[in-house]
Amino acid sequence: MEFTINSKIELNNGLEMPRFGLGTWKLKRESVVNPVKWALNMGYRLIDTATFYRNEKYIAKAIKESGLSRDELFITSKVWDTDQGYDNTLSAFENSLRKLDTEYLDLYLIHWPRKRRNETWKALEKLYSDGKVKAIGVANFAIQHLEEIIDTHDIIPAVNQFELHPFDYSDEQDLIDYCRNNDIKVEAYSPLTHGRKLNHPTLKKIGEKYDKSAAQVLIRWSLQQNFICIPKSGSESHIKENANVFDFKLSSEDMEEINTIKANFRLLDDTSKWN
Ligand code: 1BO
Repeated sequence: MEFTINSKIELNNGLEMPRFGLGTWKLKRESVVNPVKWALNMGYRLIDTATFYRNEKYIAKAIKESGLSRDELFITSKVWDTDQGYDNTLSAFENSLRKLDTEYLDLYLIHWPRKRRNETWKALEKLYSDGKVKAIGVANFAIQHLEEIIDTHDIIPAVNQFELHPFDYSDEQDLIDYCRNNDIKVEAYSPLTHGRKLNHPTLKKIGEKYDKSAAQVLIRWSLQQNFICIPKSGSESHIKENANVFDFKLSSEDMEEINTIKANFRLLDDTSKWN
């Protein structure tokens, strides 16, 4: 499949979501403004944030200064752990709307599968049926958490966003299959491993074949896996480099070689053991 920076994926409710966007975790406060403006200027349209990232208000500022209209953008935010529960989630959502200076979100996610996730999901269903958010989903959910939502609620999450790169791909295979079988789109965060694996010899060797960096190989691998991919960067040159992945295609042999990197590496918690 040929991708462009404008390529979209259809979610399980028919909504079209960009396949590629800017992650903003760790870009706190003012430090997010220029990166979002650079990204929007380069054609990024998906901006991923969360209450926990403490940058929603500054993302609103960047969007305003970009001159783009709201309907050209796809904005995701997430409800944080301490805001979970039905009423708390409804008010956390309103706070996110206010900070982001918008009347709706495109996608709202439960950030982690904490104890109150079922009440929280009910609140997301309410926000969705009230038309305040165009799609709802989850982040960092393992199979047992997704099964619970599917078995006990009306709406199936449209997206599960979790840490995903070749270095945890083999460990996440069952979760990826479960999501695919239930029409839950997989969204990959930290696709560049926070830079920790950019010297891996397989990535460097494959990158040389296409005259691309290891980071570009990782993003292209993620897109060709049909994941929604949201590399984070605060650097203008890296934001540009990360978007320069639409003029080459990894061969099936190269995809397979990357698929079979086994590393048991992850940056964040493995929730598969969480109740
Ligand atoms: C703790 C934040 C993980 C990425 O959303």
